[in-house]
Amino acid sequence: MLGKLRYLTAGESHGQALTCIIDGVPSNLALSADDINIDLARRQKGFGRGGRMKIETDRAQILSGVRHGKTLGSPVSLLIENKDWANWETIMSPDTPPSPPLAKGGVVTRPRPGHADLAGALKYSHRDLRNILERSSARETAARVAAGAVAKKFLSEFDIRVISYVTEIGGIRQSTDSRSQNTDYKTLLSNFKKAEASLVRCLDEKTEEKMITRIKTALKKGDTLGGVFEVAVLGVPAGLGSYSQWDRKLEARLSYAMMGIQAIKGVEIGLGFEMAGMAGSEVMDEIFYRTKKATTPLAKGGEGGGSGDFYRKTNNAGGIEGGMSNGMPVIVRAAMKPIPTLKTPLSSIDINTKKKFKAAYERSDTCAVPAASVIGEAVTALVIADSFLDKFGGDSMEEIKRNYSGYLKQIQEF
Ligand code: EPS
Repeated sequence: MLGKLRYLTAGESHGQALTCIIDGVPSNLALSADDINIDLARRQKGFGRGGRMKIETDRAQILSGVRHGKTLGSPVSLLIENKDWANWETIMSPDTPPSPPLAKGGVVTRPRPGHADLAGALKYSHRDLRNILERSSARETAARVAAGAVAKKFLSEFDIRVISYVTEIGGIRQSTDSRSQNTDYKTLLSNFKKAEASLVRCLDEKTEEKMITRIKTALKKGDTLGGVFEVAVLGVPAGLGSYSQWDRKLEARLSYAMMGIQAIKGVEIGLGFEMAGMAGSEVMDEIFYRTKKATTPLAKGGEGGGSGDFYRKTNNAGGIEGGMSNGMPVIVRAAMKPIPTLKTPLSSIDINTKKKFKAAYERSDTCAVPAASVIGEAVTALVIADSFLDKFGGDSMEEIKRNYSGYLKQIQEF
């Protein structure tokens, strides 16, 4: 929350709506609800989602900060209605509880292992676990995706794109991900196009088939699955983030944001954990220099595009060295644990009776890794946009564009 671009979300999963305030969006950025709705729809997709997604069609309303299609420089606030609210109005009412007490979905006393239920109840002193699960639910991510779409729109004005794809579901791995590829701009963009056409956001039909079969088997067994997705940022100039202080390091900020997504348990940058077992000579991305000067715009990422005429042939570092972007695509990978709401009962203790029970099933998803990949794009875009604003500052798009083109010239002439 320390940056120039700050955002907060509010809303319960079965409450009236989700809301979001984004502060620090510069003025004169063209922005419409359609820019946001595209990503809201992408988040709702993916094989393995439960019944809720058939109820919701997420759409954002812009409540403030935009006038006649352009941002004002004032806080942008967004609202996404929960269609399911119609079924939960009494249960989730902000007014005094009904009498007689609630029947359906009444008081929840059985914490699900792996969910926020028990720790949340102890922390906030609630004896109805619904008071915990409503906010800890991943439904909240719709609001973050909306905020991320605003950040993406801002970045697109500087030719920066944030993309993602799924590399693993329930142990089924994509044969190629950035660990085994030279991740240049073109390859990454083509990966993204394939992912957009896939039901599980993976890169080829064979893997897709295997992943879908794996999800179907888990569904039959009443089980759930996690996985891994990769987010890539294309067109990032060298110099976002800083080595000068721990909390300004770009990989630290990206990991923080990524770990803030529900169910994410691991984050890697570039080769990540694989680097630990390799020799230094294999890991470092050697530096080359183009003597024939680049004539195309520099902020295109890929082969040295974001670092003037200096370039790399590999990107093991995931586009970040010393806490700063180095001009190569930024690559962040995140691991999502399986969803904790299972049909297969697991042991737990009722918080009132203190007796053992097998956790009861609540409607949920079997696998939400494809959705998490879109959420990963959003939180990444927010960090990159904030780091970009930190470096190129300014209150209006005009001012920031002037600052940015001055910096690109500086890099080109370096
Ligand atoms: C979730 C449980 C399910 C998911 C939900 C996250 O919701 P419900 O309890 O209404 O069936 O569908 O995800 C969303 C609603 C969403 O928009 O992504 C949970 O417990 O985290």
